[in-house]
Amino acid sequence: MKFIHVGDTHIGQVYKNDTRNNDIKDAFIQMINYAISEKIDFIVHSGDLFDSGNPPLDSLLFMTDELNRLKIAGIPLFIIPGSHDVGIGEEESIVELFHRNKLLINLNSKKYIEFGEKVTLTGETYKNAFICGIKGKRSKVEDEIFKKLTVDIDNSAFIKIFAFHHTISYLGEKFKDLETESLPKGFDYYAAGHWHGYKENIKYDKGIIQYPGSLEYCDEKEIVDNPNRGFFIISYDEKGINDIKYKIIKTRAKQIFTIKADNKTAIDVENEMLNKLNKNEGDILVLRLEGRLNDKTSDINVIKVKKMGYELGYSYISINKSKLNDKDVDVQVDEIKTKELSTIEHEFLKKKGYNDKEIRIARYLIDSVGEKPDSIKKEVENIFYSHDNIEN
Ligand SMILES: [Mn+2]
Repeated sequence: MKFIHVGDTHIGQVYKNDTRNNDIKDAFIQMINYAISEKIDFIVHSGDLFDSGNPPLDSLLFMTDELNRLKIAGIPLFIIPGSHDVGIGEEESIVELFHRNKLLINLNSKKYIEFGEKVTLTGETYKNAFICGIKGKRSKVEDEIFKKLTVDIDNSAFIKIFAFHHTISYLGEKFKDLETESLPKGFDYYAAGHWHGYKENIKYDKGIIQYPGSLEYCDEKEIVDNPNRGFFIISYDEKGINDIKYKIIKTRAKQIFTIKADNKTAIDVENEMLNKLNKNEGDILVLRLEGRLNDKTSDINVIKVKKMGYELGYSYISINKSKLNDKDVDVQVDEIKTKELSTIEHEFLKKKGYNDKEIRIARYLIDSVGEKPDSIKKEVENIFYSHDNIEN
């Protein structure tokens, strides 16, 4: 018997660009095709099926069609909702809609989780595998779930699977939203999602924790750091797990360049970027600019480079200036300058224990006085759904 573990598929509008949003759908199709042609027994999805809790109609129709293909093939998909699957201010997630239409099994649907003094979790046993899980975090309160958790494990199952949607402390203290030790014990396979990087074989209790990463790139960092994207295929029998493979899906060709800008003019750097461009069939292009420019960084005509690039055929262009400095920036002078109000706000909120995303929302709200409610809502949503990234 074998199952697929996939996560962070983010069907929806990750990009402003339809070509790349269709790539994200294509990655999902590749995974479903594999499940059907290889006669996989079931799929475990570790959250963020969609990119937002209110996906556009074309995403809902796409998902309906793909899940129907699975259903006809007799392959169930077990899922826990991810942080992106829940809309702002909503209790239920978009995943529940598909559960009620019997196109997938939401492992956090009411029948599987009971809140009281303790949080009691049940799951399903399918093909001698026991599967349960806890959905992604919407607020700090939900961390408490793990502290109160009791799981009704089916000990007759050959293997026990626990799905969750958090970045564990094992991956680094800075971006964690769950202590590794908070995970319940007694499982063979911990199907992890939320963190978009790839990590396999993290030993925990008597089992292993695995992050397949996002199925397709959601931003530039993911393109550069983890060029391989895919999902796990886990084989098991009555003795337990006997084999794990990582199936790499087909993604677009990538061209990644770093351009050193030290002592160069904006025109020099612009020309160097233009020289890197070539005619292509929809490649992804990443240009990383580094060093201290002899001009202002804003003097570089990024729009011109992008316009030419798109004309040459690139499907997505990212020009990263985060490691590029203006010639006028003098670190020492900068340090003794009085702190800006925004810095003080940031430091204050940080001290209060808010995370970076919450601080961005709070700071945006402070600055948005007088703006139209609609545009405020849109921007808060954008920040809320932006992707969390941590270093590998
Ligand atoms: Mn995600």
